[in-house]
Amino acid sequence: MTNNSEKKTEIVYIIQPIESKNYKILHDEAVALIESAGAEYAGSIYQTVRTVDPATYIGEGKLEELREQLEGLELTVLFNGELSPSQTLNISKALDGQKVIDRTTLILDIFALRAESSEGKLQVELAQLKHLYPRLKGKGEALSRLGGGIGTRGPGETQLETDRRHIRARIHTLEEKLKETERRRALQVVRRKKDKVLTVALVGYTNTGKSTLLNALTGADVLTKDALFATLDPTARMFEIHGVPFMLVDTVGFLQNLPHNLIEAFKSTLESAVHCDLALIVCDASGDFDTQLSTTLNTLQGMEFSSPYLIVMNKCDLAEAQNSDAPRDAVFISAKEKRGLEALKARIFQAMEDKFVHATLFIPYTLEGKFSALRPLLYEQSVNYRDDGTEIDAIIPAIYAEQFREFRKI
Ligand SMILES: Nc1nc2c(ncn2[C@@H]2O[C@H](COP(=O)(O)OP(=O)(O)OP(=O)(O)O)[C@@H](O)[C@H]2O)c(=O)[nH]1
Ligand SMILES: [Mg+2]
Repeated sequence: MTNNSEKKTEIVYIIQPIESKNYKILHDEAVALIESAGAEYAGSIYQTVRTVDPATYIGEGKLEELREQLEGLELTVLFNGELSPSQTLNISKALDGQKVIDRTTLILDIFALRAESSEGKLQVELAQLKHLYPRLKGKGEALSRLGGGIGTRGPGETQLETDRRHIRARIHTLEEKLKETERRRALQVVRRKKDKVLTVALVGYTNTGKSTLLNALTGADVLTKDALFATLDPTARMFEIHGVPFMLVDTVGFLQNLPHNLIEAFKSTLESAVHCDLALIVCDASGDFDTQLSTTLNTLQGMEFSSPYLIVMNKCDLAEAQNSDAPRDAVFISAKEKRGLEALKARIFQAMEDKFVHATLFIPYTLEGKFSALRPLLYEQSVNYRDDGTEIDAIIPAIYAEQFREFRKI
């Protein structure tokens, strides 16, 4: 037997503070996050929090109750919120030394498991170290009690035992490396702008079907999975509408209260989405799409996003999706069953209307030589050969339209 198969599945128990109306959604997401991290969900305890206890967040009484409940069990306690370093330690102490993690640690852990590209790994390591840095006290007491499993995995693992100074230096190195990658990407964006390929970005809440839609529109075969944060590295594929090529970019999904460090670290990868010509904000019509939409728009706002967007309601094949309060101008599709895709393409093209001119051209045979130099710039819809010349029904990028003036029929 290998070491791996002997590894025990980590069992996670949730402490769910009740602080706002949406605690149920946050709780269910935490269960999905635990499963996405490859751990097992064991149960939950809820606690209404009117005033946050600075030492233990939820108060000693509740912790004592929980300690009795968990006595003798070996598990990890997830506090589904943000804990200060000392609160983490105090809760762990009150629970007889159980491993305690917070929501940020869990999310960072999933990102660490998913990171594949070298850039993705650098970004996750940076986010993990930035989260860790203020939590390192003296010899790293908080760390040494983590043991293994969630919160200790990932590209940053080898750094975890080192001192704060070392971590500071590593953070600096990572930031420099990422800046360099960013510079290179900025060049690519400039080049793409020059090549005039318009970019459509898939953005939205995690698990809404962005990658499935990318596959459906482009015939690609990227990973889709019923898990949170299945996609980490941005993927781009080409697709066509009326023969016009577009670049479709798939991105990392969003979640409520995404750790700030993580958004910061992933900002550069999200750049291609932020500066797109059109964003498709994908929502799960069978889920809580209001939260999905507002979370996505809020997160994008923090990134100086100003591109036009379409709201795409996906998973319309599911019974739960038959809901009338979806935004009226949304596009309703099922990426999985490839339904509504033609209407979606039409809406995408319509949204780019000002970027194209639809025209009928007439090219007399005497001007064919001149026209042949311009021909690669347009997208032919139909060609009609006549006695005196060629008639072409074409879509022309607006920026080139002027060059075709003499050939245009009024
Ligand atoms: N019923 C139904 N399921 C769908 C549809 N589209 C996607 N799914 C399922 O939803 C799950 C998530 O799909 P993904 O495409 O991985 O979602 P994503 O938005 O890329 O997720 P992340 O990359 O984790 O942010 C998968 O199990 C898909 O099979 C759909 O139209 N209908
Ligand atoms: Mg995906």
